[in-house]
Amino acid sequence: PPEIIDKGAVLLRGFAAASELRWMGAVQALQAHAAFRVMQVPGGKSMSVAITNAGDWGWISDVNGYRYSAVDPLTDKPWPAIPVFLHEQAVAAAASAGYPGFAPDACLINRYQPGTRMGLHRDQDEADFAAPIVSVSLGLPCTFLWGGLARQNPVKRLVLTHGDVLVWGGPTRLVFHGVSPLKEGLHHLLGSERWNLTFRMAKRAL
Ligand code: MD5
Ligand code: FE
Repeated sequence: PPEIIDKGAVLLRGFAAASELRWMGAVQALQAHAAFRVMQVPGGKSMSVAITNAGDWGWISDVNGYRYSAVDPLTDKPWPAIPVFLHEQAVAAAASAGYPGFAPDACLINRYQPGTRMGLHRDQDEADFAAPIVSVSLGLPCTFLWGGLARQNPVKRLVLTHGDVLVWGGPTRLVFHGVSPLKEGLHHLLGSERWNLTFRMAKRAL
């Protein structure tokens, strides 16, 4: 049964597990067109996770800031399309969490290795905050941190494991969240990595 994590946030445990090989194969295939890379952030430091994108828009970061770009800065070519099966699954996950009409035009893919993390932040580069974000976890488990609408609010911890899908929207769409440093481990399919895919409506309205 779906778990309610917060207002508007629904956890579908194991939603992607039944088709894990299709999810992983699709991400593997995307890498030939748009490789995982570590991006710089404003201030000049580097992110710890490596990222890539699929879709009409890809989220990028450099010393000038964060934004969605139609082209991959590594190749100056459009990002690969979101694979049809993944798009369908993301739309189905959103619908079952109470968000009909989800039409993602962006898929950001994060690759975590042991020790890498994501600091507390809000996802606020999208055009329409009425649209949810669908987050799919594959490989090693992580401790996901979710706070409140203000950075100083207390943070709760939630373990996300292989196949879990989190749909996050509504009144908590702009909460601060992050990921604790990935612990060492061996997943039977992904080895020492965690992949996270987030489907977003970057430029489109719900
Ligand atoms: C991750 N990624 O596990 C997390 C999971 C990111 C990011 O935070 O920005 O790439 S995404 C957590 C999440 C899911 C659904 C909605 C929201 C956050 N949100 O609206 O804040 O690599
Ligand atoms: Fe985020």
